[in-house]
Amino acid sequence: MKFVVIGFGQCGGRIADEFARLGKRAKSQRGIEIITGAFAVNTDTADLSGLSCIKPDYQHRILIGGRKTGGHGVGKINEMGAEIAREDSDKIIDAMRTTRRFFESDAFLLVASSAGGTGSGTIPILTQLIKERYGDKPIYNLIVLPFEHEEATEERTVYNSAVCLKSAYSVADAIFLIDNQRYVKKDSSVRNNMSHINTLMVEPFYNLLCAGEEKKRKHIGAKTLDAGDIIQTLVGWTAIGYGKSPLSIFRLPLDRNRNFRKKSAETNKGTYAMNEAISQLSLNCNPRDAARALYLLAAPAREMSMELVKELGDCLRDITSQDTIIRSGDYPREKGLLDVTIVLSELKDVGKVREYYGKSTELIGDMKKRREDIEDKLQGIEKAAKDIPSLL
Ligand SMILES: Nc1nc2c(ncn2[C@@H]2O[C@H](COP(=O)(O)OP(=O)(O)OP(=O)(O)O)[C@@H](O)[C@H]2O)c(=O)[nH]1
Ligand SMILES: [Mg+2]
Repeated sequence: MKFVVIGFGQCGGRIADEFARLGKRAKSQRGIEIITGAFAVNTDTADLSGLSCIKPDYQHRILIGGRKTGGHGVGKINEMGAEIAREDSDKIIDAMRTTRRFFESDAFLLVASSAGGTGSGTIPILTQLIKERYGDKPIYNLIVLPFEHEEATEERTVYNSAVCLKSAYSVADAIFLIDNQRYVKKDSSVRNNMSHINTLMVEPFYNLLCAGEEKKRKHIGAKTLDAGDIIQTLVGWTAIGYGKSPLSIFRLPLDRNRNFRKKSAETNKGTYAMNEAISQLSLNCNPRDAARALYLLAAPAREMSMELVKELGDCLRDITSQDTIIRSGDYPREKGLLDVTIVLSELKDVGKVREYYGKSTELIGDMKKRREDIEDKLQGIEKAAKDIPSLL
């Protein structure tokens, strides 16, 4: 499957940059194309300069709202981000359309954080505009949710997230929710290492996008997971996970006749990777809420059997609901590694999103009250100055 990736704001731009890197890797390691174009859009010149894989010309690193912000961002005011996006949308769409491979893409992936101003304000606007123009291709969003410490200290973080998620959900075909907090884990030093987090966030897309693009027979699975399967799976709120198990740690004593041991070891490797993929999901969610799901098993051809693929299907069936539609595929590619990619989609409930909506509704009341207090006080000062002459 081939994506055009457009990142908005600092976080979106950096993740789009990571997708550009993934595209280069697919080309050099596997000789296939998965990213037909990668763009970064920002109101901040410095953020655009800091990228490394996206082409450095103005048509790939697109500065918007330069006149309004002086190239310094919108300082978390998402309404301003949205306004600038409306004014400068042609610049973005023209740049995208003129790239060589644009028409070969299967889908758009728009990326941003929900908490900032530029990314969270622009992503719903551009999703809507691109949908109006290219309605025949699916438009997906990848939205990064803030760290807990940001939610606790800055109320705009929660408010922007709620507004961004509500707006994006009404226009995007599916939204990958990726929660920054899930990547901090026990190792809090990761918090300071955004580029490491970004690599982890993008990694699950590698095999997922590559599997259906393989041309060589030896890399085509018994059951290929192609763009059609992915498009049919992606609807609404979506989480993605990836787990791997190095084959060497499961090496058995060399006794080829004892097949039952070989088989159980093979299943162990599969379930190990599957469990990891589930525990590493990009979002804390209940798999039973997913109306659609997919899993992709990638391993060296000799390590894979249809039985193993089926076993993993049973595993996923156990944790999802009886009516979840599950699609699957095998991908004979990896060396020395067995890995599993999982997508849970059309999630009927997402606690985190509900929480943002609830907290923001309260905040809106508080913010209105505070605004009124300020207005009252200002009026008081003005009244006191009523009889003072002015020099203007
Ligand atoms: N995973 C990840 N999160 C990031 C990155 N950069 C920023 N964030 C998160 O994104 C949120 C802030 O949004 P930004 O993308 O910096 O904001 P912006 O869209 O550039 O908007 P303004 O700076 O307000 O104009 C916070 O929750 C950060 O933790 C990144 O490179 N990776
Ligand atoms: Mg910024």
